[in-house]
Amino acid sequence: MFCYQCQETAKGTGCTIKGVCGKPEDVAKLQDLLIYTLKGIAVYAVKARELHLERKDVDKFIMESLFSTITNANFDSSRFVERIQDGLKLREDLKQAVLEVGGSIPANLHDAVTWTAPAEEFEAKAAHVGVLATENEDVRSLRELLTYGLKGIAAYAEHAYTLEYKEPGIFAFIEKALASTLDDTLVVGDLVALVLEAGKYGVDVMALLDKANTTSYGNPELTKVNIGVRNNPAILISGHDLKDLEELLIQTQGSGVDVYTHGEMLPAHYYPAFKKYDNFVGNYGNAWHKQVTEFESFNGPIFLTTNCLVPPKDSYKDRVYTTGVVGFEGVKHIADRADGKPKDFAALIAHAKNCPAPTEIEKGEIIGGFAHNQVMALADKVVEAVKTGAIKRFFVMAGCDGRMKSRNYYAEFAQALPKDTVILTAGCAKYQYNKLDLGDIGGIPRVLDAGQCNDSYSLAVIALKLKEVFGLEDINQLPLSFNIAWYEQKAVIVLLALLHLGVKNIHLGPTLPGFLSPNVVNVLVENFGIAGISSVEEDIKLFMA
Ligand code: FSO
Ligand code: SF4
Repeated sequence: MFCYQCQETAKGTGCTIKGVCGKPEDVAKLQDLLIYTLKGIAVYAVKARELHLERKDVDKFIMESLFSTITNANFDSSRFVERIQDGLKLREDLKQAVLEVGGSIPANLHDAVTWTAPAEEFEAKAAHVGVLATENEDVRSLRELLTYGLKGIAAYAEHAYTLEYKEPGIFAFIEKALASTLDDTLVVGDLVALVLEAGKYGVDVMALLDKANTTSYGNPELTKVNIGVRNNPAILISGHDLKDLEELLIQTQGSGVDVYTHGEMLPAHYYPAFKKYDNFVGNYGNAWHKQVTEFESFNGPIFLTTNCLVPPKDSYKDRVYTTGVVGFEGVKHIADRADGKPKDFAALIAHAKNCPAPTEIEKGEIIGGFAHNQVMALADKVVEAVKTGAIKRFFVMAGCDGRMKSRNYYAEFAQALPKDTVILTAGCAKYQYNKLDLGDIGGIPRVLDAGQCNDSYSLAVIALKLKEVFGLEDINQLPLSFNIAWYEQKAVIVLLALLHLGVKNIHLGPTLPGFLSPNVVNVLVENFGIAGISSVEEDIKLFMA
């Protein structure tokens, strides 16, 4: 196996024996083969679009398949075998559909478009189609950067799709980009252009998801979230899917079972629509990687709606439930919605009733809900504070958290920042500093949490609005610095989206991606001023200069 798609990749260069994330070799290979299969389907999907052939099933299959290969989403080999088989059928079906409307199939098709094999041969086939099959290291780097960006787009598109929001242009780009990773005539310059174009679709898909979330559940608002526990049995919900949460809250109402959020589900508390549920108690624990101890002490069932799942320990594995694209062998899976009916959480709720209440691990409150609408409501105050010099600089510290010790940098950085600075955050990166008492500036908290990683879009909207208010021509003239932490592929698309919006000099850590070749790093440094991180002291000096 060879996988280097996330920040924790072995030695910063690639997992080759087993994933640091726990992904076993067979799953890694099957994921490679699934991606390869998707590329083949995409070739026909592009053709179908040219012929005005609309295939929503193809769009959905590609979107969900890409999402299922994101870091910490699915570790179940049987799910990938099934997906590849379904993909091969779909590819043939699409080919026939193209022929039926008079389309022609070119000769010399890539192997990805024509291969087929029985399931027993999938792993052997996978050995020839993975990341390292592209020999030129710069082409490989750009193809992978593009593919990871597409995985991020697919994840956000899937959340929006669940709420009935979809944009054909986003699917068209995913398919065009996937197909172009098979095209050996594309040179480095073409691939760089595609990567930057992915950034545009990153902005589009985050805007779409923002619309889906806020139209469905209201605009996030300033909210204090309880981090203690009550004495009722409870379900812990994690991941990013708000529709799953909504249905769970409806079904647990009046059952005597409480619901708590974990990790990236914390921002659900900021939405007005979920405040009416009196059993929606608070947030339990911290970022995803802390689940190995926090799921243990939670005592009740845990429901994973999306990534990030860590291979569960035997001590709590029987309490873990997955749904959607998430999966792990031997873990119970809640089936998808069918016939317009909600998912059925009866088993989960019954399980909770037989469990003790969560063990308290902390007490108190955290504050959040500073998505664009809430910040705009405070705009006068914010602008005034900048004009009087009470706020000297904003720091966007969005992104992910992770296991590595080096992530302490972000907690230390937040603490060491001058008191006249404000942190804008989104994603699970915030857990490094959202429980520190960093104070406020004239009533404006020094850490403004917009929400999940996709709500980085909100931070961009806020920045663009500030640019307008201050009459500036360029977002980079604002007193605003970007010190972003990344882990998985959604952070990749957030980064590309920021580049598309013209943001320069983003610092990315705790390490630069292993999938960037030295030449691709140079392109990013020369054109966008991308940099890594060094020490807290030196970085603050640099940012404040
Ligand atoms: Fe974190 Fe995981 Fe949201 Fe990521 S929970 S690491 S960028 O999935 O998606 O922020
Ligand atoms: Fe390694 Fe990350 Fe890939 Fe897991 S997702 S195998 S940790 S590079």
